[in-house]
Amino acid sequence: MSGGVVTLGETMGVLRASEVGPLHHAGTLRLGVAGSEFNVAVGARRLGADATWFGRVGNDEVGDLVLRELRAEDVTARAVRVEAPTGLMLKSSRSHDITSVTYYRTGSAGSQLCADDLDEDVIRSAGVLHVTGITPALGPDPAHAVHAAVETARAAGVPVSVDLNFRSRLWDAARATVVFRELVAGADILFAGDEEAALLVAEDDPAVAVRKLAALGPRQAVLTRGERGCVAAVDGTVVERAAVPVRAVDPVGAGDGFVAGYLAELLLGEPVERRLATATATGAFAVTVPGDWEGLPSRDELAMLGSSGLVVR
Ligand code: KDG
Repeated sequence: MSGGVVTLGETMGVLRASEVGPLHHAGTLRLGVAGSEFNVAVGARRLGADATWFGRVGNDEVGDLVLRELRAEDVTARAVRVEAPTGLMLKSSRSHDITSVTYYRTGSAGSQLCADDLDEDVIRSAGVLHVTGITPALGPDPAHAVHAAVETARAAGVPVSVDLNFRSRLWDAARATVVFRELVAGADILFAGDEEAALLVAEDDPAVAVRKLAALGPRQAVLTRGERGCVAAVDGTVVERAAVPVRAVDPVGAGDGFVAGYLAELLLGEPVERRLATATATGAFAVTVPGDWEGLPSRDELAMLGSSGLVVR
C-alpha cells in the first residue's frame, strides 16, 4: 500500500479486568491486543486511509492474535516473528476514574524491533510516517529503528508525525526529554499532551505553549488536552477546538484515536479545522468502550456522537 499511514512499534497482548476494583478481586480477565501505533493504524484505516504497521511479535498465540487483529482491520502487517514472548499489558480500573496499566514487556519480541525490520521503499512511498516516543523507550535497537525510519522519510520528503506518548513506567523524564527534543526537531506534525509539552517548554498558556512547541521544528503542533479539547499551531496560526462530550468508560487510547483522525484527514488534504474535528470525534469514540481501539469509528459513524439516545434502525 502506498500513500497511507506507515508506522512502527510494539503491539502487545492486553489482559483487562472485566470488573472495576482492585485487580486481585478481578474474577475475569479479557484478552485483547493494543499498542499506540497499532491503535493509530487501525483508527486511520477505519477512516479510509491505507495503513501499514512494522513490528515484531513472538511465535506464540498472543502473536497470532496481534496478526489476526491486523488482518481483520485490513492493516498491512510487516511483522517479524521471533522466539521471544509477545509483550503483555495488564489493565485494571481501581475505580471508574482510575485506570492502572502494568507492562510485562522486558525482553519481549516487540522490544527487539530493529532498523533491519523496516522496508525503506514502504516508508518512502508513505503519505505520512507516524512514530511515538514509546518505541525509543524500549531499548537501543527500537530507538535506532525510529531514528532510521524518520531519516528515510525525511530524505524522501514524507511528512513525519510524532506523538510523544511519555510512559513513566518505561523511562524517566530526564532521559525521555533528550530523545523527545531530537524527535520533535525532525517532526512535521507533533502531538503532545499538557504534561509532555511541559517536558519541552515551560508555559502554562496552551496557545503560547503550542506555538513554542512549533518553534522547536514541526510546522504542525497539536496540544491534546483531553476533556479540555485541543489547541493547534499550524503554519503560525493557532486554532482551538473543544472536546466532544461523551460518557467515558476507559480514557486509554483517546490520544491514539485523535492522531488517527488527524492523520486520516491530513492525507485527504483537508484543512486544519476539519483535521481537528475528526481528531476530537475519533478520540472521543475511543473512550466510549473499555478497549484502547475497539471503539474507533468508521467514517459513517463520525457524526453520531452528541446524538444522545440515538437509535439507529
Ligand atoms: O495510547 C494507548 C497505549 O498506551 C496503549 O495501547 C499501550 O502502547 C501502549 C503503551 O506502551 O502504553
